[in-house]
Amino acid sequence: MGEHWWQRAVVYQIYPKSFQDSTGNGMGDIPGITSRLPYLATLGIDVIWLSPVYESPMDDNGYDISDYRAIWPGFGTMADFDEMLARAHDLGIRIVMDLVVNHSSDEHEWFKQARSSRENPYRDFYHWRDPVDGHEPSNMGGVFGGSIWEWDEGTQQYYLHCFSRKQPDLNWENPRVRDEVFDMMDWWLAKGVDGFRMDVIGMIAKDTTFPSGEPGPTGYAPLHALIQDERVHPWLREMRRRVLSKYDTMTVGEVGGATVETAKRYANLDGSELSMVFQFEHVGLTGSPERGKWTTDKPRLVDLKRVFDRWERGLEGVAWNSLYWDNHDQPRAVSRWANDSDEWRETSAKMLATCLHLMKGTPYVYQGEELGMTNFPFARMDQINDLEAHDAYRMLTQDCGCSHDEAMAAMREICRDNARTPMQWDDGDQAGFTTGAPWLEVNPNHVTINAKAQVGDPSSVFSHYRGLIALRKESDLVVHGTFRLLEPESEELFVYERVLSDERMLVVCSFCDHELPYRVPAGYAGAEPVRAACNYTDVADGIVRPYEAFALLARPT
Ligand code: ISL
Repeated sequence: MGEHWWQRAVVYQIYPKSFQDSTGNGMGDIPGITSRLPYLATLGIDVIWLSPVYESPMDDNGYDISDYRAIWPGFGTMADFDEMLARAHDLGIRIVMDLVVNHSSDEHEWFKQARSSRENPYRDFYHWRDPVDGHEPSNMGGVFGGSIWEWDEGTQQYYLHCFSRKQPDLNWENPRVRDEVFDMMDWWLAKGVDGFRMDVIGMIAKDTTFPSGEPGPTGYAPLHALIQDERVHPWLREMRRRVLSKYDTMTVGEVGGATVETAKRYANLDGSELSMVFQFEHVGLTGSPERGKWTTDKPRLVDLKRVFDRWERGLEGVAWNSLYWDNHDQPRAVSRWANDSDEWRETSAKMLATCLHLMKGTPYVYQGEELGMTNFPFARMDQINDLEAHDAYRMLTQDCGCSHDEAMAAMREICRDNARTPMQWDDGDQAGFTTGAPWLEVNPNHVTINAKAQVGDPSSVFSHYRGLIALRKESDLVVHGTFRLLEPESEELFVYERVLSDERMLVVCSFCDHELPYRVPAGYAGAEPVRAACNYTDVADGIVRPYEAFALLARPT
């Protein structure tokens, strides 16, 4: 099997609403992205994953699509899109679209037709059920809180929505839905886009008996028993056969419940389904049955290492991994996994980069991560836009008995808007993001954390990312070497080894703010430091310094 281009690639995720505004209306847009392509070329990334830019009522910032073949006017026009794609390709950057087809918007023409009457030919594009004893047909709760069922007064039935009520779930059992989705994908690929990130693709197959379950503290049963992800595979194979096989694409499936075993089917290197999956195990290490993810708990390093180790070894030679610390649904990497204090932010952000980028898989950089952008000091709910956070605040304060301060502490730790504050381009007013009033507040720390200060500075977090991205391009060991976890029980060090024929690399990352004694394994004595991986100017003997990262390369003598 030869190398696929996406195995050597680094992906950069753009959340368009927060990246760069070109009009002064306070929201990012496509011409703004185009204007920043040279920045991305300097960073050296290969692929942009573009969060949705399609026509949308913006209930969930574009993850609720009302026309899959049109651009939301707030982001620009189709001509702006074509221009962005052409300029990106000129710079050797590919663009992967977000494909959100578990659900559409309730303002999509299909849904408008579907809800117009029970006899409408689009009725079966969605899931409709009669009431049971005058209530919802089942007691499951959705991802954003509340029931998964919404009553439709006009046609006297409930429709299914696993996310907000403005995101009705499409019925993939209906072959006409698949025809429409595949035609639409073909249309974008023929236009020249380079692939798709597939939103919650593991959720498209449901148990259509719609069972109830044991209710939790909110009164609703958890959703997972509804999802039948083993039934997704035939549909993905059909998608491969009918659409993807005609193009050279990168595809990444967001599969929240993926295990190493199921990922071997989704992301098999035989190319039968997708290029890779986004799995959630490492981002789901905290939380509680009562409060879901809304706690201030920090993940334990031993747990984190166990998860990475299992995925790295489990997929070896069979399927391909994606590697990420954060995205638009997660808090900021340096705040979540390391230390965002003034003293350690830069060092620990670089350490996280080394730790992730030298593992096996395709690394993802979420906008601003390459600058060490941090969580936001949210104090009030009116500073938060995300619908999920507002549902959670109600749940925390009404169902779980939390005080306002406790709920806000959880928001500061984990809410999605931490990652959605505007990109910090410079230290000026609104961080160079907009000349108007930004849709979400700019983090006050943009005066110190910004691209302008970092791009030309060889000691910056940005330059560290740039070095690691360049290293992957030239190193077969980084792309193809096998992974072995060392020191699995250490609560402070993440140590691993990569091996490719007679070359070996040791990667040592400290997740703590004090010095530790550490001796490199025999065999690495006299090995050469990998400069791009190191966040101190030298490699010390016998100790690892706070948040230090280094790598050593041992070649046969
Ligand atoms: O953010 C989450 C909960 O805290 C996740 O469970 C998230 O809902 C899940 O990862 C699915 O995410 C994707 O689909 C959602 C959208 O809101 C997210 O932004 C998107 O990444 C619905 O389309």
